[in-house]
Amino acid sequence: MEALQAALLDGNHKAAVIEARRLLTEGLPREALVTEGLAPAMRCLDAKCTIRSFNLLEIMLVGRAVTGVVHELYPDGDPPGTGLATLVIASLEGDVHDLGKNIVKMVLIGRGYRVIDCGKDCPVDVLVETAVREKAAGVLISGLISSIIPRVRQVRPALTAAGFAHVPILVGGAALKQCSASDLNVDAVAETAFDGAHAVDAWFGSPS
Ligand code: B12
Repeated sequence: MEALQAALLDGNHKAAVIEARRLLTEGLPREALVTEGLAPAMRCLDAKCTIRSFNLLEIMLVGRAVTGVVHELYPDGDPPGTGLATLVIASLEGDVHDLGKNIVKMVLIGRGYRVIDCGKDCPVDVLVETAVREKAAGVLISGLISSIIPRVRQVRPALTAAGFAHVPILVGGAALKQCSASDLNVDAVAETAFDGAHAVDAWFGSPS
């Protein structure tokens, strides 16, 4: 497991996938690779994100390696989760930034949540339809460019119109974390992926 974590943190995509395959061949369950391999690596990455001299290329390479391992573990799509709440996540239409979204997704999968990823450049309608179809307990939005703010404000009314007024909305990302939750018409704004995970835990209860 340490070799997997080291390969992830090195941003070594090929080595990380090889280590994941080796661990699976040795009989470790996929969920163990998520909670004991990916999640600790994500915690280290989060620590690096908070220091002033963080290296963006390094973060992008780690993100790519994590994505590669998740594809290896769950080639047919989104991981099933371990019985905790289902969450839907997206970067909204007009925003192609998805590195932060992918990190949040991995952190939450690592904590046992079922996370449905609507991808980047996602229309509000698609996000809401997915939340309804998947009976989501929460909706998560990543926003990196300021022009996305009006769309974020549309999500609550769209959820309400679909009969999902009760579902809390959590947002993060460089553009959104400069705003207040009330200004964005959401329930919470997270500074980092791990702040967001703590908010989700407070709402839905992680076993960790
Ligand atoms: C990498 C990058 C790109 C890449 C994106 C690659 C990708 N696949 O994501 C590329 C090159 C494609 C790109 C394109 C553009 N970019 Co750009 N980009 C960046 C850059 C340098 C880093 C963003 C990043 O990935 N950071 C690393 C990740 C890990 O950090 P993060 O997203 O903040 O996520 C962390 C937290 O915020 C949190 N988080 C994030 N989302 C969420 C969601 C939830 C629910 C939670 C709980 C937490 C959470 O978790 C993460 C880990 O803690 C930023 C500069 C910056 N300082 O942010 C500009 C930046 C975001 N880009 C910018 C711009 C303007 C653009 C372009 C319009 C450029 C252009 N003229 O074409 C286009 C956008 C096109 C579009 N329609 O979206 C501006 C936005 C300005 C603004 N306020 O509107 C920025 C701020 C640069 C700048 N200073 O001008 N970009």
